[in-house]
Amino acid sequence: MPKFQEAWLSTAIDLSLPSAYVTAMAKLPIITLPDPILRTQSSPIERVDDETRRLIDDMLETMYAAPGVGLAAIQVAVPKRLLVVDTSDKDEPKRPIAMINPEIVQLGQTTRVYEEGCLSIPDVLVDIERPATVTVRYVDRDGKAQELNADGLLATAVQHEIDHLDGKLIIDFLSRLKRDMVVRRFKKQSRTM
Ligand code: GNR
Ligand code: NI
Repeated sequence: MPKFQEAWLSTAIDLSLPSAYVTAMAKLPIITLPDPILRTQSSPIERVDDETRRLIDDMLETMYAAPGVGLAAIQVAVPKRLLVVDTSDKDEPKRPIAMINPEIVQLGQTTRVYEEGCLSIPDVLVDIERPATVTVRYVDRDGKAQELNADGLLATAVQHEIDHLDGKLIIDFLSRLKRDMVVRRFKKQSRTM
């Protein structure tokens, strides 16, 4: 065997062993417009296993790196009903929430308008009127049923993320003319990249 090859083999990292050289989490690529994947209706998760928890950790890392306040699994090309959200300020401790199979069980009577952005539609902001409060039932990363009463940005973000699970995007709140203008711009951009 040639000398250099021997040297390589002796320093090669054994990926089957836990190692300080192998990072546990991974930042995933975020799908953007006009990718039709974003229009997928996501399917329920049937069991919360290590693969699910790995995906949650990867999605949290991806969301924090972006940075964003929420991320739905379909935005990283996984058509499962899973979202992560964290609306903590950057001078506060992190408050990561992962919701598996989230369901809105109650929407508040009063609404509020918030200027929403989306990591899948960079540089586009849309004023959206939604219920100001929401109650969500979901399964957490330990497979335990949970219910959360949300208001403020958390209520807005959770509704935005659940829309993603149904293939709905913030541009769907625009008039058809404005929506078509945004889609055309992203189609043109993707042609020249
Ligand atoms: O980072 C995000 N900010 C945001 C602002 C207002 C309302 C919703 C959001 S979610 C968004 C990240 C994202 O695209 N999640 O799907
Ligand atoms: Ni979004």
